[in-house]
Amino acid sequence: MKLLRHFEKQHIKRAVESGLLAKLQKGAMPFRKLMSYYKCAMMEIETKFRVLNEEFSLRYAQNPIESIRTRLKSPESLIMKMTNLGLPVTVESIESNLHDVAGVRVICSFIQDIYSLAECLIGQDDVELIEQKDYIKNPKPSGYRSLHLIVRVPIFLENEKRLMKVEVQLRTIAMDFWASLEHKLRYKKNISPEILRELEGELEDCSNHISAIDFRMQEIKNRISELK
Ligand code: 0O2
Repeated sequence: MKLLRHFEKQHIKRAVESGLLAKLQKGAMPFRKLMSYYKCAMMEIETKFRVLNEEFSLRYAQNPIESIRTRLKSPESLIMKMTNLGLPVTVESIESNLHDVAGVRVICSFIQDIYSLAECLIGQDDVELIEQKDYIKNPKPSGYRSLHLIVRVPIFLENEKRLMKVEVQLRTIAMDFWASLEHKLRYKKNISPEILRELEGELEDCSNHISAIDFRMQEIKNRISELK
């Protein structure tokens, strides 16, 4: 992990030295345009989820979404990812090769809401599903759990329509709590391999507990619904 961080720093340093970063950030209008298209696509997806949340709350008297967060990948992260993949750092290459420049994270209370929202989003006729990864049914070895969707949505500009990719991550509050802490560990400096292994083990264990609780909470909720 230490080695990875060293490489990351080196990539960014090299990118800065070679003027790549400056070219992407300031001079290049096409890059700023591309990022603004991604921002629009992100806003489209966020609005779609807010609309679904509103409708669900009317129909089921309950809001399935706790919160929504959006983010655009920074120029530094874009350069690092493209360089790591051995791809040219150009606007065209970023658009055709990356699917997570725009990200929308949807946090729900219950697992069932994750799947209902995903189904509703994918079912909309202007949303094209490109890829789906179910890390809830098949968690990563680290213990990471979330449902990931890569979708393509149209954005309508002054004189054109463009199709843009957005990465959607849906997870429960508990899964999000876990992922935030695990993310902190991933970027921690000066940590010995023994402590790292120990903390990774603890996190994996917590992930299993969290998953069991998510399922129990869902069952309790289902039983309460049946009572009505
Ligand atoms: P950030 O800052 O969140 O954007 P790729 O998407 O091409 O990098 P892959 O394997 O196809 O690679 O994507 P994957 O693993 O399906 O999803 C990548 C994103 O999911 C990550 O983005 C994280 O946000 C999240 N993620 C995946 N695995 C883990 C994990 O083990 N722990 C945590 N905390 N998050 C994870 P980035 O780009 O790494 O970061």
